This record gives sequence, structure tokens and C-alpha cells, in this order.
Amino acid sequence: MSELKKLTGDIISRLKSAKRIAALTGAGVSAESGAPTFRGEEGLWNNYRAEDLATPEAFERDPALVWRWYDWRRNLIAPLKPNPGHNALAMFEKMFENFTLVTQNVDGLHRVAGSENPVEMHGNIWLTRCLRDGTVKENRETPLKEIPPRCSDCGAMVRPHIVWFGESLDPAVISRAFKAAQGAEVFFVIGTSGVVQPAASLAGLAKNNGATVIEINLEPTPLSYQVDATLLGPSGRILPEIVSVIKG
Ligand code: BV8
Repeated sequence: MSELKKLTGDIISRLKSAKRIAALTGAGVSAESGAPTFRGEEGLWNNYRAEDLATPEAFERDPALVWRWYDWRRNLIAPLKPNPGHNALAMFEKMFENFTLVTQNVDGLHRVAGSENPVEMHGNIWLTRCLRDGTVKENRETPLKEIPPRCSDCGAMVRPHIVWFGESLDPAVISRAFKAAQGAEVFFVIGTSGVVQPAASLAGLAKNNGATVIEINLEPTPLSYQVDATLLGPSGRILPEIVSVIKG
């Protein structure tokens, strides 16, 4: 049966009349584009341990190792295209008066799909940050010519402009994400295992502020107990179905 049968009449009418909608996405939204997720069996981290790589301590200890991991991921991601799930979320921006896309993903595929101004909570794999003066620049070299790469202005080493475990998120990013969740009439949580904070707290925040929360995932998650509906299936199929229901 189409998972959308789980959307009651009330949920659908709220969705059709909503002015303010927000969505949080995780690695699952990019899975159908061919991007490995983090915690799946073929997960990015199965070959490595996150604490060995996605932390400031790991970078301090061995910047070249961390950069080799990111170079490998950038080469993996570079040829990938947005899938119908990304495209449907870009469509949401045109369909709703006020739509905010919050993503944990660093692959940039939401932007490629046409989402204008996603809140990239964990940064972006195509941006680097100078360790000397903090300048953030786009760098799409694949593979990287030099590891670790250097700042084109001052020659100092650069790091990925990505939020690692144990690092605080940009306060402006947090406030945009929290405002979107607090103000949403309908909040989607899509393709995330719901384990990483503070992103995982957004669904509960939306719920506590009166939103209808809809989860889309291949399987239930620790967030499932607090949502109004969990639609089980690939977001690349379910999201376009939701677009047609709203347009219908
Ligand atoms: C912070 C960048 C304040 C790296 C990432 C103890 C010590 C220190 C910190 C903590 C601690 N305990 C808790 C914390 C906080 C910590 C945290 O949450 N840890 C967890 C693991 C317990 N958080 C932080 O450190 C954050 N900062 O809190 O600052 C602070 C400061 C100091 C000390 C304390 C607090 C920073 C978190 C950011 C970490 N960086 N990424 C990189 O990517 O290189 S997080 C990483 O996980 C990715 O960004 C990823 O996006 C994110 C979440 O993973 P998911 O996106 O959910 O992906 P996953 O593979 O897990 O799941 C995929 C899902 O999709 C699955 O459910 C699957 O079923 C589904 N799926 C698959 N295919 C499909 C699908 N669904 C639909 N359709 C499909 N086709």
C-alpha cells in the first residue's frame, strides 16, 4: 500500500493549508543519488571510525589523514546528481509561502537540486577554512592537488569547513534551524537516524510548538515515537508522491 495512506485527512488538510513548513534532512536523502550514508552497513564510517576522523583532535593529530578521507569522499560525491527527493524539496520552496530546508548533509546536493538557501548545519564539503585567518573559500578540486591543501591567499593550511564532533555549530545556523522548527506548522524529518545533536532535537522542538511532524525513512528511528506519521520507504519515491498530494 502507498505509505501515504498513513497521512490522515487532518494531516493532509493541514499540509495543504500550511503557510510555514520546514524539513530536516540527513544522509538518507542522498542515498538514492549514490552517496553512502554514515551508519548503514556500507556506511562511510564502517571503513573508518568517526572519532578517528571527524573530530578536531584527529585533525590536530594527522591533518593529512583527515584530508585524505575528505578527498576520497569528495571524489565519491563529485559526479553524483540530485535524486527526485532532492528535487521535490526544491519544489517545496515554490509551493509554500515559507519553507526552510535544514540539512545535516555536507554534500551540497540540495543546492544542486535548486534549494535556494538550505541551512547546512554541519557545513559543506566543498568549502575550506583557512586556519590562520578563518577565510572560507570554495574548493572543488577532485582529487586535491596537495594534501593538506593550503590557503591560496596566505599559504597557511586549510581545514574542511565542516562541523566535527565536539565542535559547536555556528550560532546563526542554530538560530535559523531552531526558528524554523519552532515556527513550522508541518515539520518533515527525512532520511536521518536521529542520533546526532543538536539536529535530532528539531523534530521534538517542532512537535512541542504545535507542528504536525512527518518522518520519512526506510525504518523507524529513535525519533519515531514523537512524530505524527512515519512513512516507511525511500524518500526519492515518497517525497514526489507528497508533492502530488499537495498539488492534487
Ligand atoms: C555539539 C560532519 C556542542 C562530519 C557530522 C559527547 C562528547 C562530545 C559531543 C557529544 C557527546 N555526546 C553527544 C554529543 C553531541 C554530538 C553528538 O550528537 N554525538 C552523537 C553521535 C551522540 N554532537 C556534536 O558534537 C555536535 N556539536 O553538540 O556542540 C558541544 C560541544 C562540545 C561538547 C559537547 C557538545 C556536532 C555534530 C556534528 C558532527 N558532524 N558531520 C562529516 O560529515 O564529515 S555528523 C554526521 O552525522 C553527518 O553530518 C550526518 O549528516 C550526521 C547524521 O547522520 P545521518 O544524516 O542521520 O545519517 P545516518 O547514516 O546516521 O542515517 C541515515 C538514515 O537514512 C538512516 O536512518 C537510514 O535508514 C535512512 N535512509 C537510508 N536510505 C534512505 C533513508 N531514508 C529515506 N530514503 C532513503 N533512500
